[in-house]
Amino acid sequence: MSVRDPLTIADPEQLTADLVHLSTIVDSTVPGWTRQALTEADVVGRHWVRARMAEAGLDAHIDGAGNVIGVLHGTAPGNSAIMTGSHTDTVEGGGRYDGNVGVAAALEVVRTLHTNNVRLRHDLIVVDFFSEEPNRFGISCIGSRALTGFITPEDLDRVDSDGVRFADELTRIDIDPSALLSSRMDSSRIKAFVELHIEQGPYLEEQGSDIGLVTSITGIKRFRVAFRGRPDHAGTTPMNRRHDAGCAAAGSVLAIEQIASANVDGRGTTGLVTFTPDAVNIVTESAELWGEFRSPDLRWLDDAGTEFHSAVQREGASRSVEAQLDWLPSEQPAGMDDRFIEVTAREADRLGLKQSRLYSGAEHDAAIIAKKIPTAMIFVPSKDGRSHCPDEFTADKDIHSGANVLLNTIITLDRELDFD
Ligand code: HGY
Ligand code: MN
Ligand code: MN
Repeated sequence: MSVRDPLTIADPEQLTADLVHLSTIVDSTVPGWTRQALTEADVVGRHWVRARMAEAGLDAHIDGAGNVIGVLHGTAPGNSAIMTGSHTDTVEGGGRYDGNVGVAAALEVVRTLHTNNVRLRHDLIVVDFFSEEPNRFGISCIGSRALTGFITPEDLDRVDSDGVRFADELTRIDIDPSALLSSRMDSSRIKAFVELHIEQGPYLEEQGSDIGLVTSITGIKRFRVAFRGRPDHAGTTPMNRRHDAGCAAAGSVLAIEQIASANVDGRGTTGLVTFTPDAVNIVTESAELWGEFRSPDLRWLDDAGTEFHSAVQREGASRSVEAQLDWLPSEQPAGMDDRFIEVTAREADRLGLKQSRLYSGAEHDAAIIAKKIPTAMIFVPSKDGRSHCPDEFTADKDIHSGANVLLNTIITLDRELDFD
């Protein structure tokens, strides 16, 4: 029996059913579909993915960094590999598609290869990367950073706002911090990484495109600022005698908006602000804010950082409030592999899908992996461009189209890539 070319996924409904199942493994005390890394829901979710990988015929395990890894062994001698996957952790109050689509589609790709008796020459490695979303220690993409050697002992010593150490949190969910540090993969054997993901923005829908081919992924500069002023009576302390840490934080929040708004590709967001004490009749003694800048332009990111540092100093000094700016692990902009973009473009064409090329303002494990392994990303449209919210939605037919492009890209790469 000859195999159809291009091939299409064997059981689209099974792929949809896997996504529906993942959406039931959530923290029901939080709105939306919430499965944050370091929580029980995420542990249960990753074990479910491991079992599902095994059912699909993969040699599956959870590595020392919490990544769920499944291997479909290739036919050629040696151990060159192609890798695909994404993440199943979510932001708080997130949606059902961010990350999950790339993992569920990879499972269906494997089942389809089996159903059609297609044997790849390369090993196919499917990964559900641990903790892609930024956690409360200010670090994202933990699993992909560990695999590529971009995580340090200092990262594990970071503390959250309550003073809890990241390493201790990992231990609590049975991830040994020293195993995490040594969970590097041999990237020289992996010839390609391809990640399928939802766009999370409005571009593909506006273009009427079925598929997005990512050209590059944003750079990110994250930070945390601690302000320390003085607690005073809210009614008796004249305005010019206050050391209001809350106002210094508020001025810095506005500076983030102002700096990013001055550049068309700049993005600046404050994600968290806390005031202590949180009482309406006390001048705020201390405040903390967490935020980030994003841009495809590394120079702009550096300049934005310098400008923000000055703004923080100014907002603190004008109120005699101490300000401490702490830069968190950042990401450089990452280019996708030109040859692989052409392969995904060709496969989308052969499937009769309308495609656009675009830059990703969202962060992905692919940006980390691309530092070591030639990488491509395939996007599918997001309804109204919404993401990181419960309204996030991508139609089944678009997910199935994306899975078809992923499937044929893997088959073609397996055929065309040098094998050594
Ligand atoms: O934050 C991001 O851009 C990604 O969705 N984790
Ligand atoms: Mn996300
Ligand atoms: Mn994601």
